[in-house]
Amino acid sequence: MATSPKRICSSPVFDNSYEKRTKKISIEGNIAAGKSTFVRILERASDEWEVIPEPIGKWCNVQTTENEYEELSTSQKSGGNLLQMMYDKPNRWSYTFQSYACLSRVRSQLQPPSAKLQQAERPVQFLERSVYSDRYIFASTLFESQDLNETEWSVYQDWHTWLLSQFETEIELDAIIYLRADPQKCMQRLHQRGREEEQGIPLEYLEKLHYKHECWLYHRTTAHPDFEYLKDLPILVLDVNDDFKNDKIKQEAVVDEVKEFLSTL
Ligand code: UDP
Ligand code: DCM
Ligand code: MG
Repeated sequence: MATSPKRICSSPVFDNSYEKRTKKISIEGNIAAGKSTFVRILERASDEWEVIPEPIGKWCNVQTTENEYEELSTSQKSGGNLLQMMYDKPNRWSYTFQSYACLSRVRSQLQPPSAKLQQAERPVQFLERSVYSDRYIFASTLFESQDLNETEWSVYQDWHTWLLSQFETEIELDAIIYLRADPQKCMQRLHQRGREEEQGIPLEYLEKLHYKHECWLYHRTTAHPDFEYLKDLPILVLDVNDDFKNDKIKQEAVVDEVKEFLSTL
């Protein structure tokens, strides 16, 4: 983000010293790779670690009581399952969905930190996905499949770059953890999870998303001209094909690996 303007006035809810000390780590991976499962394990592993989940409840209009970020806005209360609408009719609803997904993500990632985290010596926030996967994985794939047209893609990129320039210091990442899983494994987990809106997703779509993740986070060949800093960002790649949800030993090993990674940042 070399040329982006800095925010002129900072929100009073943010304590600057806290902001500087807190590491922000995005957990990236394909649909149903195991991100939510993984961040729940991390959240339990340290008092200095906090999780900001993906605001999927808002996208599906499902009011959950899991946390305060899931509260519905007035327009959401009036109905509309955007996730369902996008999967049912992608070329009509992809732009609307992607706009709302990114907007709601920025809003949830700007929530003030918990008191617990403010007191931590080495506070870490784990974010379930980022504004970068919104754009470079999902919106980009939908543009390539012509579910976003040229104009929609241009408009999306324009406001995305501008929006991030406004909140640069608050949402910039320190590192990424990539949960790497084969598309077939993600498909199996997607069916196992049984989120109704996703049951018609073809394997081919997961393969396209997998390829994008691989180029960005494994081979590191994706260019991000508007966000230069991404090219040097530390990335920890974790193979999650084997079940970790029900394996305490594996969970302990992976938490140690994350601690080791954090100590290098
Ligand atoms: N899951 C599993 N074993 C694992 C990881 C995940 O059985 O080691 C299951 C999990 O319980 C859920 C599905 O796979 O039913 C998708 O996981 P999650 O929602 O965490 O994936 P996300 O979409 O957040 O990456
Ligand atoms: N999703 C999307 N575009 C985004 C972010 C997420 O289409 N920018 C979709 C993919 C999944 C759902 O939202 O169907 C949530 O992702 P996951 O299951 O990986 O948590
Ligand atoms: Mg999830």
